[in-house]
Amino acid sequence: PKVRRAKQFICTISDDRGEEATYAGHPISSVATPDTGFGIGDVISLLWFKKRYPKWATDYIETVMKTVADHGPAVSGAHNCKVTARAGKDVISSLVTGLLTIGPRFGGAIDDAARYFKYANDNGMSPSEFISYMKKEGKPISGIGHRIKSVRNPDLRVSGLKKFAAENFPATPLLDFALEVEKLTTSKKDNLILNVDGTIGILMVDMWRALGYSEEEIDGFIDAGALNAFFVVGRSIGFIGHILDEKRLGMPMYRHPMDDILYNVEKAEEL
Ligand code: Q5B
Repeated sequence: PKVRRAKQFICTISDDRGEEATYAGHPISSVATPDTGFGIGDVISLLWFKKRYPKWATDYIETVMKTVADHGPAVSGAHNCKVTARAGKDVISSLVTGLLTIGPRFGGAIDDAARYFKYANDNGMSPSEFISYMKKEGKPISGIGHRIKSVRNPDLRVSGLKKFAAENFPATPLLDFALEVEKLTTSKKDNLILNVDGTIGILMVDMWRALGYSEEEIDGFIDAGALNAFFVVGRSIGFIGHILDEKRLGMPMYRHPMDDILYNVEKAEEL
């Protein structure tokens, strides 16, 4: 009898054995060429989630990618990319230094925003109970707060995402809950708004629920880090722009001004 050799890898998203490789069963030519009706949102839904999403959902994904593509040179990731490019490093090296800053404070709060707001909502917490719960956990609420954006200086990216959802989503129960939380946090401090990370993550949960995913499947996407991945791919566009900008401008190596550093060094104790 024929004995099957155990395989070292399994792939369930694409197949390159035929004449033409496929994305979740769709030949690349049927996806990539113009007028086939597939956008980058469809490519993501096929390769990340193995389903072809309806247009309102792929339009949401594309809106997210366009919304997060860049937010100027001063943010952590773009700054790192610029400094690295000015140290003479190549595009890939410069890019990864920017990507490595994406995390709980900068751009990478999307998974945790979805996780904690969903947890609160799943467990029937009121907005004030949720705020107390996070305080007890000793954690800032992921998806809340911004360095420069506030009630008086609203983040128009967030307004755009909310407008898109109001016009296209069947329902937005988790966003509605998050906006009640925001009312309480902004009453304490002006800049504790529902930020761009929070809005993206919470609306992704609303999107997946409307698409018929089970709560376990959605929790699986969050645990896998799928939500931060939208920021990673989108912001890579801007990071590469900043790196190419540095190369084009031929900027010299960066050294931080010493008068902007508090030197506070004591002579090491002899042991
Ligand atoms: N407090 C974002 O903080 C920031 C609180 C809070 C309860 C909170 C902070 C935060 C959660 C993580 C998050 C995504 C670090 C942000 C992004 C992409 C971006 C970036 C860009 C782009 C800002 C001062 C006081 C303290 C804190 C309290 C602050 N946040 N309390 N829950 N969430 N948020 N990140 O202003 O009593 O004085 O000790 O960690 O969602 O990254 O454009 O820049 O596109 O690139 O520096 O938009 O909110 O203030 O940390 O010094 O806190 O507020 O406990 O209270 P700040 P902090 P107290 S979007």
